[in-house]
Amino acid sequence: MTFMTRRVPVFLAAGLGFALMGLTAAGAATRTFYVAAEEVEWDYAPEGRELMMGMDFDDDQTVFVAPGPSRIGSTYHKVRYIEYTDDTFNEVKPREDASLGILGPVVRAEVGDTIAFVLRNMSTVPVTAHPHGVFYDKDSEGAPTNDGTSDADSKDDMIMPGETYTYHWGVPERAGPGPNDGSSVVWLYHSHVHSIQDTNSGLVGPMVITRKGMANPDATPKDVDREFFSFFSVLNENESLFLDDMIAKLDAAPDEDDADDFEESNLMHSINGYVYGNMPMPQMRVGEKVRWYVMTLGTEVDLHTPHWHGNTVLMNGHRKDVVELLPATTLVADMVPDAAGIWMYHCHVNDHIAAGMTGRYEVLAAQ
Ligand SMILES: [Cu+2]
Repeated sequence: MTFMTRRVPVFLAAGLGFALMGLTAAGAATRTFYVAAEEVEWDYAPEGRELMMGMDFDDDQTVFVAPGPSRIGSTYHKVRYIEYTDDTFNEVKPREDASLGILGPVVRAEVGDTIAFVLRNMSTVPVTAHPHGVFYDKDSEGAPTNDGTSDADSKDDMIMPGETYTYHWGVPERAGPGPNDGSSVVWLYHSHVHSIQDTNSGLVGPMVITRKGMANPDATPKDVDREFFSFFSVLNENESLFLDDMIAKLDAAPDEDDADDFEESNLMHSINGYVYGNMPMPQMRVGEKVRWYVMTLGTEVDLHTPHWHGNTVLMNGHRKDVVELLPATTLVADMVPDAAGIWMYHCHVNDHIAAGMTGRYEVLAAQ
């Protein structure tokens, strides 16, 4: 750890001595996350069926999920951020919720805290962690840039296989909720060596910053009962870092006449890395204060309109049951469900429904 010697923003400097012990006099903490980049086989449809309707896949759907001599199917080689309990990287930390799927761990902090993101690269490709919203010096940006910085300030640009690097991110007021936000906001973090390939390969996660004074000890917002995360994204496996490896394993490489159809089959219209309702259902109860963090990245096809059946949300004081995403945007929508049942939760763009960007959530009766 290089924390003691690194430069810190002025607003944090006063509390630094205390922060090294965990808490400052004002209650600000250093929150450390131990995250490995690891390669995995990821199945976008682990249940093998279309679960929003409860049916077998039809011919249009098998285009995206069925393996074949020259089709990868629903399981792709990917690389993910996986959280561990400590710096030994021996024990994987349990996930906040099964529906998080392919997303990296939820990084959390309260305004005034500092985040230490210890990234260990256990994969075969160079990776980084580049955060949105929070404060970073050039040694913690996690992206190579033509910025004239020195060797020491560019170590964050590319963490090579086998290396470990600690990113230090400040959480000033401007990283947290604004005047019209609720008690927390959500940002993305993602790998940014080759941003397009890295993110399509799976290196992306959410970060929640809670307003000062509104956080529980674990930095979750005090005024919310449950939080869920939804990453609506057309993950383009044609842009994967591992595409060539995956093609090499096929019985037959797709020929030129088949190129367009092959590429189409690799466009995974997913929520948290799941297609066709395969995402484990977020579960909540009638009357609970439920916060949905909704996000995307991607290209011009990543114009998504997440839609909840059965219940409505408030977003910055506006009532909605459909919200709007553009590439790399994030939003917060609050729901107090009053209608119990299992409900559809899907992107409302017609092409995206057909291609699998669908899920469900479950509202149980009040306790
Ligand atoms: Cu969509």
